[in-house]
Amino acid sequence: MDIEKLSDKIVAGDRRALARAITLVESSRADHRAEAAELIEVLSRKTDAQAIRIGLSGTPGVGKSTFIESFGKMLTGKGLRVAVLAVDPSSARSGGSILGDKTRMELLSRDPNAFIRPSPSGSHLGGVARRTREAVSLCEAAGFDVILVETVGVGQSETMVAEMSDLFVLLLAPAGGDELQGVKRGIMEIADIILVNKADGDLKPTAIRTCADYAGALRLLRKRAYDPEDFPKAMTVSALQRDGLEKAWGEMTALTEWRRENGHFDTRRAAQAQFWFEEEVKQALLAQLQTGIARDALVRIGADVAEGRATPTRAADRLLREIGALPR
Ligand SMILES: Nc1nc2c(ncn2[C@@H]2O[C@H](COP(=O)(O)OP(=O)(O)O)[C@@H](O)[C@H]2O)c(=O)[nH]1
Ligand SMILES: [Mg+2]
Repeated sequence: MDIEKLSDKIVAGDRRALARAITLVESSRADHRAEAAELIEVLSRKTDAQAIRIGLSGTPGVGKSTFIESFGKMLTGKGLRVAVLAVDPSSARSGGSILGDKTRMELLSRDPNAFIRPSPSGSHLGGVARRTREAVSLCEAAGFDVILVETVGVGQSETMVAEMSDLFVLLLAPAGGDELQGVKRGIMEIADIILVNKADGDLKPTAIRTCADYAGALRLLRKRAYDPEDFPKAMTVSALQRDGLEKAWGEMTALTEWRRENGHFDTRRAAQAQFWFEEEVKQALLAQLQTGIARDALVRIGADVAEGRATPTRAADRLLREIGALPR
């Protein structure tokens, strides 16, 4: 593959080249991995285009797809180019991808200023997240103004998405008071903006109440250095009625501007790059454990542990010495 040529096409905004490049970063073949790594490096030299990367999370049924359709169309209506990606480690298992319901994104998927790519498949979150993160940088090099990264509210996937986003939006449904407990504190802590969706029709009063509850909960969290006075904040929207979306975008851009002006934007991206570097090292080391000598040692020494001939601690120490991860 001609990486030089492919990178030029991507920077020039060729969508097919972009799609091909994403297929390349999604491949697990060693030669493809090497080409993908080179491509991303070449692109980082060729362009310093910067998008606003928005992480979007919410449980199934909360209205993510509907929101992306409405919000995405609003953005393209402003002349902005929008890319939609996803991290969904369960997509391989459940059969249907997180972005599979394209019917809810019919207009956006046909919009020439939008690019929608379903989650790479795989049950291993680390691998899925890495491929999406690389797809984010490809879309950024391709000149997209806004990159939306969707994820479902399961396990660690929100943390991963937050680590590849400039701001993190949590979509919630109108609910009774006690359901506030259902949102894990860790998720609240990484949210920049909470959007209580479905604030329309009969649900509107409940949505307004839910929003006030979450605004209260956000105020109780520890102040973060990278937030202006009135963030994180909660607001209501209706993805279906396209209500509150302009306001939500206004808040997102205001927050991003403030962070840029105060140096937090760049600091955060630098910290994220470091996070992913460490993540790559960890993944590579873990992968080493699954190969050859290490695999054999795991099985052999593992049997000693199971049969009571060695304690877990001593056995781990022995294994690490055997494979050279600790001095013998
Ligand atoms: N009333 C109302 N229903 C909505 C709204 N947004 C989404 N829905 C409905 O909620 C259901 C789930 O929406 P969907 O976008 O597929 O949710 P996702 O699973 O989070 O992607 C669908 O029946 C939507 O029509 C909204 O703003 N108001
Ligand atoms: Mg959906």
